[in-house]
Amino acid sequence: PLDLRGCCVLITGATAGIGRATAWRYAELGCKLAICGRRSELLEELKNQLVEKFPGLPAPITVALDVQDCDKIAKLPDQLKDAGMPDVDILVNNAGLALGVASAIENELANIQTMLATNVQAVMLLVATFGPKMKDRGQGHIVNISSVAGHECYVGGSAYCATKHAVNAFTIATRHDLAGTPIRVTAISPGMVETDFSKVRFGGDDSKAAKVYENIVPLVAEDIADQIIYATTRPRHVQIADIISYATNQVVRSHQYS
Ligand code: NDP
Ligand code: 8X3
Repeated sequence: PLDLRGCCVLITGATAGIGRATAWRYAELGCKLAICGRRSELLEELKNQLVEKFPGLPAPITVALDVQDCDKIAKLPDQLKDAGMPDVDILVNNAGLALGVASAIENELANIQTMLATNVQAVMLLVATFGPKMKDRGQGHIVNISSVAGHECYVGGSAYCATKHAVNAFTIATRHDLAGTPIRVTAISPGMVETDFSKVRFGGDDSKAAKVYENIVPLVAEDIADQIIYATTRPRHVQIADIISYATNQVVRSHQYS
C-alpha cells in the first residue's frame, strides 16, 4: 500500500457517520486533515479527540461549511491555504443526505433542492475547485461517496436515487476527463450503513430510523472508511472505479419503503 504519511486529506461531512470514521482512519495513517460540516461544535469535538489521540500530527483544520453554499466552496482553497494546507491530495466528497421517502409524485421542492445541492452540485463544485490544482501538481485522488442507490432504484427513493445515479455518472465522466493524468477518481457505493443517515431521512424519528436496520446486521461507518482507505492506498497505477457493498443479509430491494 501507498504510505500516506503527510498527505493532505479534505473530508466533507466529517461531523458524523462515514466522514467521521474516515477522518479517524486517515489520522491513523499520519495524514493531515481538513474536516468540514455544518455543526461546528462536532468538528471541534472531533478535532480535540484527534489531537489527544495523535499528538504528533498537525491539528486538523476545521471548516464550518454548508456545502450548498457555492461562495464558501469557492473560498475554500484560500481558507485552507491560510490555515496551512495549500494543497489537497485526497478529496473525499462524503457530505450527503436523503430526506423522506415520498413518492415521485409527492416530492417536495425544498427536499429536492436540498438533496440535489448537497449530493450532486457540491460534489461537482468541489471537483471543479480542487481538481485543477491536482492536475497541475500531477497528484490527487477524488473519492465520491455514492451509494447502492446509485446502482439500483427503490420505491420512496426517487429523488435520492436520482442524486446518487448522478454522482456515479459524474464520477465516471470525471475519470474520462482526467484519463492521461495521474489523478485517480473513485466512487464508493455502500449499502445500508447504520449512521445518522436514517434519522436524518426520517426527520429525527428514531423509531422509524431503527426499523430500517431491523432483521439485518447493517454495515458500520468504519466498514466504509476501510474501503476508502483501500482505494486511496493502492499503488499509483491502480485506479479503483467503484466499490459496491451490501450488508450480508441486506435484501436487494425495490420496495424498501412502500
Ligand atoms: P450521517 O447523517 O451520519 O452523516 C452525514 C454527514 O454529511 C454529516 O457529517 C453532515 O454534517 C454532512 N452533511 C449533510 N448535509 C451537509 C451540508 N449541507 N453541508 C455540509 N455537510 C453536510 O450519514 P452517513 O455518514 O451515512 O452519510 C455519508 C454519505 O454516505 C452520504 O453521502 C450518504 O448519502 C452516503 N451513504 C450512506 C449510506 C447509509 O446507509 N448510511 C449508504 C450509502 C451511501 P452536518 O450535519 O454537520 O453538516
Ligand atoms: C443509502 C443506502 O439503500 O438506503 O444510500 O439508499 S439506501
